[in-house]
Amino acid sequence: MKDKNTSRRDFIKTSGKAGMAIGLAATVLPSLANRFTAAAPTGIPYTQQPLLYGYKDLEAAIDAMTMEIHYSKHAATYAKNLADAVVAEKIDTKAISLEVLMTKVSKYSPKLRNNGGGHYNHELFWQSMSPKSTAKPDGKLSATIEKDFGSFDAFKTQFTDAGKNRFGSGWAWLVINNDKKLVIGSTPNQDNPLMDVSDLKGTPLLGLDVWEHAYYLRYQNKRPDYINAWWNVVNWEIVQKRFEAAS
Ligand code: MN3
Repeated sequence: MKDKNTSRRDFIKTSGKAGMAIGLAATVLPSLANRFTAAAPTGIPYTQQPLLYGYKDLEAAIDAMTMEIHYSKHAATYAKNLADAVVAEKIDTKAISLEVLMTKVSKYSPKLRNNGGGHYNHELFWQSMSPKSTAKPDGKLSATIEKDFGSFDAFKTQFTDAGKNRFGSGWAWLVINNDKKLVIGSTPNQDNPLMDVSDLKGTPLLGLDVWEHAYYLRYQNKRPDYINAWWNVVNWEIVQKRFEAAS
């Protein structure tokens, strides 16, 4: 049986080879089929994907030059270094999804850990933003946030604090853990909550880059201002889809 975290790209490849694959997945593996509807790509491919908006489209929170440097230099370098590490460490990317690789990252080199995390985290981050942000989630995610954190405002405050208080470089996260509970936390450097080396564990639903390269041009040392503005561009639609796929 295929791993449930098999990437959408692998799924498309499989279904191309065997026309029955989609029908089979829908009947035999309903949860898997659910994960790979066109609108809900929850698997992150190993290569950098095109942005779904222009560099200047997130001006409500992030300036165009920061977006351009961040995507085309920083994130592109993580993707390239990951590709190199995958070859050097003989990882069969058709056999193991990036998500599953993260869960065994302690078995590999620091280069794989830093760049695998760096690539995964940024791909998730780009998807998590949109020029057409809604102010809040709705549906089951909204109800679960209210249940687990008390209110949407309390959730935002806790998440903002996780980003503000992460010392040095790292990420703030909303994850769903093994007990299907929503949890907020942060990770250092390019670690993420999928990694076996991470204290915070769970499936990432929302991740915020709090490295200085993500905000320094506009916000300089004022990381809290960056985080407060960032709420204006969160793509709640994809966060809801990740939540539905993982809950
Ligand atoms: Mn970054």
